[in-house]
Amino acid sequence: MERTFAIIKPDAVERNVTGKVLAMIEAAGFKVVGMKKILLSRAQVEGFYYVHKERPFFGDLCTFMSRGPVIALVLEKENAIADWRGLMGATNPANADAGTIRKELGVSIEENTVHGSDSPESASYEIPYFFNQLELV
Ligand code: DGI
Repeated sequence: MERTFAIIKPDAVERNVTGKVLAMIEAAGFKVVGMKKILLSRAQVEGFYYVHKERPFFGDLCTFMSRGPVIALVLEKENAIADWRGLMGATNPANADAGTIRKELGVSIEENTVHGSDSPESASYEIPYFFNQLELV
């Protein structure tokens, strides 16, 4: 079994579609082993996304991710990291395949509804950034 880290981003929480995202997650066979709703400070977002700090959209991304609450999740399944990236779809919803979360629910390349770890190394950083061991069941 593998674990990955996911976020339901502010655009989805604002539009009341967190339940739709969770339904797609469960239908795809993931177990939700950690879940919390939080409002991230800008500094907390900057720490989470530090790998992107040199990219031109970093400031806008941090503003967006701290503008309202998010749902932080740890998902478990065989091949969870790759399978969650597949269910999310391409970064830009316009390029995402039919049936993916970003195609069905994404608004734009920035307001793209969900985040997912892109490697085991990312998951190892991102999961403990949000959850301690007692919160993963
Ligand atoms: O792993 P992804 O979320 O699919 O994409 P990423 O790691 O390349 O970028 C992280 C997030 O940054 C992405 O979900 C949305 C935002 N982003 C990526 N490329 C652009 C962008 N935002 C803007 N405004 N413009 C971009 O080109």
